[in-house]
Order: sequence, then structure tokens, then C-alpha cells
Amino acid sequence: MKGIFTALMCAFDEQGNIHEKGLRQLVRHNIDVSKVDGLYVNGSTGENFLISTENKKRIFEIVKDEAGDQVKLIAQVGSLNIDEAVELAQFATDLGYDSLSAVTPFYYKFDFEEIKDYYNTIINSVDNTMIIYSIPALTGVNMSLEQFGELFENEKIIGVKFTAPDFYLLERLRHAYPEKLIYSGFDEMLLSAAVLNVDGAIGSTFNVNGARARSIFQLAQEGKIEEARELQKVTNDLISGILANGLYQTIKEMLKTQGVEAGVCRKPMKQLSADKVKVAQELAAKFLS
Ligand code: NAY
Repeated sequence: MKGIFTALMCAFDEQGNIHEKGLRQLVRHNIDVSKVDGLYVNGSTGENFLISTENKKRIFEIVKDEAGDQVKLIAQVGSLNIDEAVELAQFATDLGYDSLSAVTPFYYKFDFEEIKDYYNTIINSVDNTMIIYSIPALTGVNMSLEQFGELFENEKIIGVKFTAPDFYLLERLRHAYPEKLIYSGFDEMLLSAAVLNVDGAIGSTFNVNGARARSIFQLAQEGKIEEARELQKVTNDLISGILANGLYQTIKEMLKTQGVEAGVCRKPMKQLSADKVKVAQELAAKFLS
């Protein structure tokens, strides 16, 4: 379960339906071209919070069917509707997903006891493991070192996807829980996290930049920091361009230049203007050769 995991996009058609052929191509591109170690399915990048339970299940099915056992698969099942989270956890476990993940419950200001109960309820309902998905900038949920430790007391909670720029907390977590899996969540900070000895990374831009991300991670592990820094610089030039143009939409347009029918993003995300499509194509020409 270590290494570079792509936070998989999902291809949708203009009506917002799953574009199955495009989704299968996305899976193949990540496995065959980018050669990543695993896929993180139905996360933020998969537009999970914009789709129905049925669509979430269908995406889990298609991805497992296409990927088989070629790479590790993590199913993000987190939901404010805890019954849905449990249902999805059972569904993905039955399909053979290697691990589950759940975003911290958001919107309402849940206290820590409630967050802990949420994780234990989901994971104790299935024969699988859980990776906490922590992304404070989007959820508003900041957990302390001690609170992570309390969640980790459940042996089925095996790690955390740490999508935050708090490198002090990241270092403390690494030090305190050497046996837990820690994944870096911000692609633009991959090298810094790798230096702190994380076990892997999960990222949206790996859909197009997976090979470079793998190299950064490997170089850092070999102590070749100068070379890794150079690749992180190129990566961050690319990420700056993507973020300025519209994150998920731009990645989809870049994938289209690689022969992947990545479709469009679901509403309320808007589609790119013609000018921005051109910017995405220029980014692809510059960075994906
Ligand atoms: C997810 O669930 O898809 C992720 O959180 C993947 C991590 C990404 N975060 C978001 C919110 O998209 O890859 C990052 C991020 O897109 C990237 O670092 C650019 O900021």
C-alpha cells in the first residue's frame, strides 16, 4: 500500500452521466502510461460529493473491473450520511478494494467524539481497513496529534491521507506512528513530505503527472534531493498553471490531448471557456511530452 496513488478523476458526459469508456481509459492511462502504484477512487478529484450513491457504486465497479489486481485500490466512502458511508464501505469491500478511506465529516461542527464514532462505525461494519482523509482547508476539521492517535487506537484504522501544509504536525505524526501509513495529499509539496518519510502520496495531478511524481518520490527516498528538487520545480510550474486555469477541468482537457476521453466536470462546476481549453492544451504540450 505504499507509493504513488492517483486520486482518480471520473469522466462525465455533458448530461452529467458517467462516461464509462472514458473512465476505463483513465484507469488504463494511470496504470499503463503513468505506472502509478494505486488508485484512490471517489475522492474530491472524482467529484464524489456531486454524485449519487448509485453512481459512486458504479464507479467502484468499473474501476475494479478495469484495474483488476494490477494496482492497489482505495475506496473513498466518506459521507455526511453515515448509512451511505457504511453501505459504500460494504459495497467496495465486497468488490475487493484493498482499503477504504473516509473524509472527516464536515459542514456541521462535529466534535471529536462524533468524528471518532463516525470512523469506528464505518470501519467496524466491514472486514477491511480505513485510511483517514484529512483535508482541513475544505472541511474545516483540524485534528491534533493526540486525536489522530486516538483514532489510530482502532487497529483497522491504518493510516491518514494528510492533505495539509502543516509540516510540523506531519513530522510529529511520522515520529509518533511509524507503523501507520501516511500519504501526502498536496502534490506541490510532495518532495517536502517525502523528505519527512511519508509512505506515499495521493494526488489529483498524478492523472497527468504521475511519472514525474514517481520519480520525485523515488529520488527523495534515495537521498538524491537536488535532482528531486529540480523535478518538483517543473511539477510546480505545471501545477501553478493548472490551478490558475481551473483544477479538475484543466486536468481533463490535458488528458484529452493524450487520447483519454476524460469528459467534463459535473455541475455546479463550470466548463472551461475556449481560451482556457487552449491554455490546458498548451500546458499539455509543454509538460507532457
Ligand atoms: C482527492 O480526494 O481527490 C484529493 O484530495 C487528492 C488531493 C488533491 N486535493 C484536492 C482537493 O484536489 O492532489 C491534491 C490537489 O488537487 C493538488 O495538490 C493541487 O493543489
